[in-house]
Amino acid sequence: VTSKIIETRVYDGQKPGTSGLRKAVRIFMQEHYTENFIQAILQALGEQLLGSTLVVGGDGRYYGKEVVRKIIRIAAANGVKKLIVGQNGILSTPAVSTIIRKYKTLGGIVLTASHNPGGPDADFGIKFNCENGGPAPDTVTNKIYEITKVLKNYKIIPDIAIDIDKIHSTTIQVDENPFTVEIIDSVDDYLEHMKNIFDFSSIKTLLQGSNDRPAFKVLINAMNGVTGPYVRRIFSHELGVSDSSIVNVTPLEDFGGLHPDPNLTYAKDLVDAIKNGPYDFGAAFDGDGDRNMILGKNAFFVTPSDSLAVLAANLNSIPYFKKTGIKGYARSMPTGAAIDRVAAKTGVKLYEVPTGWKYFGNLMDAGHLSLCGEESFGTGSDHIREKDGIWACLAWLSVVANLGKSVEDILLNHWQTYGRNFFTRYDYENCDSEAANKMMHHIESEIQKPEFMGSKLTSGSKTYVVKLGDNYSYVDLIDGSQASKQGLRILFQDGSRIIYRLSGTGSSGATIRVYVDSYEDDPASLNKDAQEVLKPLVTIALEISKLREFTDRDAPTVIT
Ligand code: VG1
Ligand code: CO
Repeated sequence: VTSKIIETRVYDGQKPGTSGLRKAVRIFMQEHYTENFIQAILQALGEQLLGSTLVVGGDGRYYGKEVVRKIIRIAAANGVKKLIVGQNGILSTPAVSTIIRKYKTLGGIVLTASHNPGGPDADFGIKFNCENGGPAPDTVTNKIYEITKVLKNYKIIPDIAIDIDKIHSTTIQVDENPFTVEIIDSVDDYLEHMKNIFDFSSIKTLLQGSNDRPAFKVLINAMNGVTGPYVRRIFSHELGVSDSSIVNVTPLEDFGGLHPDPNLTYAKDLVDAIKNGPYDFGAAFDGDGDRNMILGKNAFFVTPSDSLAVLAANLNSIPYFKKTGIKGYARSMPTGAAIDRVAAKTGVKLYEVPTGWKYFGNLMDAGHLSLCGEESFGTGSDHIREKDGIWACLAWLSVVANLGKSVEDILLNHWQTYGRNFFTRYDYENCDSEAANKMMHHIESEIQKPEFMGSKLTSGSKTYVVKLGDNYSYVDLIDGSQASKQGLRILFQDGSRIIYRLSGTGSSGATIRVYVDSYEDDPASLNKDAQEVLKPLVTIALEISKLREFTDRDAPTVIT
């Protein structure tokens, strides 16, 4: 067969955000829209594209299979030699990262809008991951965007029809060159990787119980997202948990109407089930499987920032890190600084990067990082170059198996040792974009006034002294690339912080995120409710920003 050149028109706004291009499905469905973006990704790869292999898969959301077929046709016409495609178009984000690295491909295309709802009236997304298995850095996404702004045509072979539901390999001749599509099992490579990282038999003993310990009862909720097949294979087939302990494990195109974001608001089902049931542990994952939420008995909530710190302090529970050693830790800037305490106490280097997993990649590739995480329910390590929900759950179970304590006791002991960083994030979703921008400008001008530094901010009986206010910028240690305007920060003298950011993953309007982090080491405070402890700082954050005045919002949509 031979390729065709299709004339197209430029679509504005194909600029990838924090994690790829995310828009409403109906926007992707416009004539040539998706084709343009795929062509731009391929073109951005330059000459390396010829004869290359790429991985393709996604979270199973509506429109995904259609786009897999488009990618097959466009890749064939652009000189790609081979595509490795997940069966039914299904691959979790961590699985894509695993497969890129294992087969040393040039990269992968992930079809996901992560935790955004799916279905004909909801969101779709396309993300490119590079040959290290990680999300494309800004240099690459900017290149893609520049191409979308001038694209005149794309190449396609319209009549290739390959059954992506069946595991098999097909090779066709394209302009005399072989082009292969290999449809693979979605889970095999990822499962093999997890088995090499963790001690499955000790986790199995924990979950099944032994002579000296009753079974540790878990409830795993895949939220009708991509992790369903992975949860089935790993928790049910390999670790032997009963079918009633794994729920929502069939990937659905609309996630069954769920908002597949594992937090206390959108995973309320899991929270209630754990509260009312016999469970010692609960976990949920987002649509594409890179986020996780961890709960203990009675739905004891482990904040992602604490989760990261606890894992850091206990990496010796996991065989992988016994082999690799602990190279360093990292967190995104707004993430609570609990892990900083672990790093300081254990003499391990700690890095801070802007929001988004792509900023961890270079440090990991250079061998500086073992563990990293974000407050947005993302935890992961250098086993791949994405955050990894199931990995985080297995990591937690390894720690529990090793320490022989409940989740709550593990946290209490941790706080006793390191002190506690109270953390909360307020999200104001779907605000008017102009109002949100105005508010950010207002905050920026306030915190950059010379007299702001050293000023005292008071709420109730609490007074905080400002150490610094700025717009966070970052220079990558490895390649010197810069990222600026990554969030407005107010740092206080006692180490407390207030941070304001606009989300870069939404598909419409603006989402304002307000992050508040405060450290306490008074033993009497360790058990307190985070919302109560942080109330004065939250009040200050809302006052400085004039958030109510600018947005007309009385309360956040989501608190985590
Ligand atoms: C959000 C989170 C960020 C995360 C990103 C992608 O970005 O805050 O920490 O890396 O989502 O997560 P933003 O720009 O909306 O704040 V996911 O699960 O899409 O891969
Ligand atoms: Co995700």
